[in-house]
Amino acid sequence: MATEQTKSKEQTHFRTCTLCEAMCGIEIKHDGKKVLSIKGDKSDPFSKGYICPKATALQDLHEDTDRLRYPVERTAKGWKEISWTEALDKVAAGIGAVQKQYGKNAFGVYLGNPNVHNLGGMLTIKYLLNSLKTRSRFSATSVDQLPHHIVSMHLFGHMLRIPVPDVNRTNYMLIIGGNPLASNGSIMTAPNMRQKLKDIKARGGKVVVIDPRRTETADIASEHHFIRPATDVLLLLAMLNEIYLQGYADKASINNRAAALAPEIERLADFAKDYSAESVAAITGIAAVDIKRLVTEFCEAKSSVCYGRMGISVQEFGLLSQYLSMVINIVTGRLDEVGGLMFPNAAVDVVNNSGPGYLGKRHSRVSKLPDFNGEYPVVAMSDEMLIEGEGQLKGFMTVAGNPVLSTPNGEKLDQAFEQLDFMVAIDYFVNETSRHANIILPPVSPLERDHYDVTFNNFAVHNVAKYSKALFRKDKDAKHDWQIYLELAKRLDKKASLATKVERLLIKRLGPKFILDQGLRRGPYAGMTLNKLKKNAHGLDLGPLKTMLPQALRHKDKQIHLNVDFYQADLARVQAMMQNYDDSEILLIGRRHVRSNNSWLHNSYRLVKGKPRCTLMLHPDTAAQYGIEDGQDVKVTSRVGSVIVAAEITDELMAGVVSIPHGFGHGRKGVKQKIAQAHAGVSVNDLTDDTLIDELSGNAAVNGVPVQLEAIHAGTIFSEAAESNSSNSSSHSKAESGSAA
Ligand SMILES: Nc1nc2c(c(=O)[nH]1)N[C@H]1C(S)=C(S)[C@@H](COP(=O)(O)OP(=O)(O)OC[C@H]3O[C@@H](n4cnc5c(=O)[nH]c(N)nc54)[C@H](O)[C@@H]3O)O[C@H]1N2
Ligand SMILES: Nc1nc2c(c(=O)[nH]1)N[C@H]1C(S)=C(S)[C@@H](COP(=O)(O)OP(=O)(O)OC[C@H]3O[C@@H](n4cnc5c(=O)[nH]c(N)nc54)[C@H](O)[C@@H]3O)O[C@H]1N2
Ligand code: SF4
Ligand SMILES: [Mo]
Repeated sequence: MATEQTKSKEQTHFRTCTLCEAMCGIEIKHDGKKVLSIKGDKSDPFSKGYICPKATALQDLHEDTDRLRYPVERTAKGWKEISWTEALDKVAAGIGAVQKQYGKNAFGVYLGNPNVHNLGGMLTIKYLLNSLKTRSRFSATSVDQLPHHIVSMHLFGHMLRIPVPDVNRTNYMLIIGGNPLASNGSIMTAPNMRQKLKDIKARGGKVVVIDPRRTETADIASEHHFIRPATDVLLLLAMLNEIYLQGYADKASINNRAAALAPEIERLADFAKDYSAESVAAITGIAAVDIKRLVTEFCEAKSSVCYGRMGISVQEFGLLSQYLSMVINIVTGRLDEVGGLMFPNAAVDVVNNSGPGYLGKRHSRVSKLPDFNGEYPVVAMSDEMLIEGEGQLKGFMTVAGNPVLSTPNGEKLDQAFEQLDFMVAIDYFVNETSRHANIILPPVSPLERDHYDVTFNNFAVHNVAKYSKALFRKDKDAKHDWQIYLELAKRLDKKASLATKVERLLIKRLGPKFILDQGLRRGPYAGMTLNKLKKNAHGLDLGPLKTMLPQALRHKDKQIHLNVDFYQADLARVQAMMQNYDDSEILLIGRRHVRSNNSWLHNSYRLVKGKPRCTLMLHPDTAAQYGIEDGQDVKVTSRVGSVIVAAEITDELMAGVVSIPHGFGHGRKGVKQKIAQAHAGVSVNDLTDDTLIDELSGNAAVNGVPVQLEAIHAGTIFSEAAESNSSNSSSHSKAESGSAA
């Protein structure tokens, strides 16, 4: 037994940060009970000591007194702590009652982003989903990377076979709609992008950023071009056309891997023939000569890669834009080439552990949007609750998600949750979403669980593997997410087959690390086991990305399937957009800050302190047009609602474009996150529109939302606030007007 003295001795623990996709190695000094410091782990072969300011929030989250330690139930007198047994029984009963009365599909479930950062969550969520037996499933995927999955499913035969930029070796990186200096990279797990981009330039290469905002990334790039939001599809079409006009597509046939792959490749020559650089210049805002030069430089570079992220995925032409970005890499021979777009080779290959994906097997009841891999688009969610009829959602579960702040038309969803018969949230906090729950089931903190990154090793720009044990032992009666899932599955699905019951029991006993070990043993690296990882606390270096074609393809014929017909059909929508384009519209986009993480790290004081970040950024010319002064309150109105937010005038933004970060709006009544509430801000998703979507995929379009601006003058603030109390708005007065939980 450790004495009090040895217990308080400083110890060092190494692990992987789970807050974003970058998988940084961290070194935590602690005394067995408390975290003393969190620093970058210099011996981590992947991140080499790099961390961002958010890493320290792991301590804040662990110690946060607002974080729930026990299940809570909403009562007339407020939230009441209840035992796990009572909570789990009541949740199972609540779900059972809804499903008995209205049918299995009347109970819906939404999976949020942190689930994919959670070892146990990733490996066991299927048991919960199977036991719910509902088709009414949603997730954050459809306000995010859905287009990437569909493109990969079509082209490479599996939704998770997604290639990533070989940033460590490329000589030319074209970044369209990504801001890795704030986000630390996405679908490109790559710690310290600042250094990586500087290295590209240092080796004589170039970094080009296309973004309606001159971002932190654009600031250190070789070149930046503003683009009108949601017109990237035109730029990409013109680039594809130019690649053929300038004769560079021939390179693809020299590249034996790409040439052998796709008989359909010939058809791409004509795909974009109607889109000259000249024809798209005015709408996109990028001059024809620049488009042509970008193409020449991209194709002439020793190596190059075109990378598009949130900015081109989560907008009206998300899927076609991602397709074109992929196709540009393919026809220029950059796919599966060093310094191009390459397939990682993770120790646990998610592709071997899941189905390939499918699109449009079913359609949502109200908005008739296609499902993807069994999930309906999030934009369909609130209508499914609000519109009466057979199959209407009457009960709901959120798992590690905060869709009231993170999905379009959050105010409508807020009202929809309020009307449910029964709701449960698996979450740390009473927040904007979970305040509607009847019961909240809180899992342990990230420092109390083991971790291996099942998800993001599959998107890493260098192959690595690392296992971190829990730093602190969890409380005896606390539960991991996976334990909550299994407990619920046991109660909900009493009639499961014997095999399923045995499987669930086995995992309950041995934990998800048992599944992980099997995954490692079945993976591509001989001799890889959990024990081997345990012996290497800093992680294992498995080498740079290597060529993976054709074996990485999941199509039986080992060819890339370009699915030209499917994508070509969407050009009709592009034509319509071009013909009706209104360049006088003010368009809203989002933004990320390195000290935020979607909606849920604003309760860490060190991360939110300082200048308020939830501002309306706009160009001086746009401000002048509307008589807006710096710092002045502005009423921003979209089809679905309005918010009042302070202006931040800056030439970082393209004229005619405004930006509000997402994840704020903590002023809603009933939220229990004191620090976040004191830095409430407004929710940009009270402006984003659940009818503004990428029709081809069903993905939300949170970028490029048309809005109107109105300067609020001192004398009008009071009446504006009063008006917003009765309208569908989320001004500063929201705390008073929000619905009670
Ligand atoms: N306008 C606009 N909207 C956007 C975006 C945008 O750029 N602009 N970005 C979109 C993107 S990319 C995403 S991924 C989504 C995110 O959407 P969501 O995943 O729905 O939202 P988050 O804000 O990440 O909320 C995560 C929730 O999980 C809880 N949580 C954190 N860790 C754990 C855990 O380990 N277990 C459990 N059970 N709960 C946990 C937190 O308390 C929080 O309530 O938002 C999307 N919405
Ligand atoms: N600090 C921090 N890090 C995070 C997160 C966070 O909230 N905070 N969230 C994590 C998550 S869930 C994700 S998915 C990733 C996202 O990672 P990124 O995609 O890198 O994140 P964003 O900062 O949203 O970058 C989108 C960029 O697209 C631009 N943009 C907007 N509209 C358009 C358009 O129409 N065209 C073009 N070309 N550009 C456009 C925006 O100005 C912005 O610079 O970040 C992850 N990392
Ligand atoms: S970049 Fe991401 S993984 Fe790295 S320390 Fe920051 S939040 Fe953690
Ligand atoms: Mo995301």
